Order: sequence, then C-alpha cells, then structure tokens
Amino acid sequence: MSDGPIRVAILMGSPNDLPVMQPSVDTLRELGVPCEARAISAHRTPERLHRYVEEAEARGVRVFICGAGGAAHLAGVTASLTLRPVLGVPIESSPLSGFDALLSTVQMPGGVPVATFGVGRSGAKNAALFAAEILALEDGEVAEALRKLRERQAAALPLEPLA
Ligand code: RP5
Repeated sequence: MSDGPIRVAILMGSPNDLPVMQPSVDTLRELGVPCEARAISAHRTPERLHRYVEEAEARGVRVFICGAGGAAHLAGVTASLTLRPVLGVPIESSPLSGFDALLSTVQMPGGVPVATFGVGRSGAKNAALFAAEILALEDGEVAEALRKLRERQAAALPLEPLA
C-alpha cells in the first residue's frame, strides 16, 4: 500500500513549517498511506500551487493537508482549486502564536470548505488521521491500519492505578 500512487499531499507555506507538519508525514507512513510533503506558498509561489494541485489530482491524490502560519491562506486557496477534501492545520509561527493562522484557516466564507484542525503538531497528527479515515471509507487496508493504531494507543495507557 505504501508504495502505490500518492494519496495524500501535505503542503506547507515554508520549509520552516516542517517540524510542525512532520506528525502528518509520520502518521500517514505509520498507516502505510503513500504521501508526500512539499513547501508551496499561496503568497510566495501562487503559480506553483495552482500547477501542483492540478497535477496532484491527475496523479491520484485524494486529500490535501495544508499547514501555514500567519495570514494563512494556503488551505483556502488550495480548496478553491479542487473538489477533493482540504484539511487545514494552523501553525504557530507568528507573534500571535497561531491565533491568526487559526482564524485565517477556519473562517472560510460559505461555499469553499476547509476542515480545520487544532493549532500545531496535534492538529497535524489529527489531520493525517482524518485523511486516513476518508481513504478508509473505500480502502479496507487503511481501515485495518487505523483500527490497529487505535488498539496500540489504548494499550499504551496503563491499567493500574497511577498513585
Ligand atoms: C507562512 O509564513 C508559512 O506557513 C510560515 O508559517 C510563515 C513564515 O514563513 P518563513 O518566513 O519562516 O518562511 O507563509
């Protein structure tokens, strides 16, 4: 499964966003979902974004995860270019600690939806899990990988009293 065509594209506004977005990559790889991560900015490289989304659809990408900080338009602009689900991850890279990116990402005017996750690394992880859940609707292998991951998470919590 992990060697097939890319199913999830993980985009971020800057290479500096990678430490925050890394959980998206790690989670999808753990689940065996083929993905790739790219630095593409809605502001700095708009033509590259348009071209990438068009080509990604043709390559079989089903879901886009977009992480950006500041006046974060990456998820919204990506959503304007595709009918595939776009999951937004606000990044705490500005003096406003991600509150600006959260509002920029979540407050899409009606008509072009972005599913927005929490600010930072937890949001990046949950976006990957949600992307896998979308794929799992039609892919039994991904569904099974998700089920096992939930089992591992549950098993990691001790049964005994902590104190
Ligand atoms: C946003 O501006 C990026 O997503 C990043 O979070 C922020 C700062 O980018 P750099 O100046 O660090 O490249 O577009």
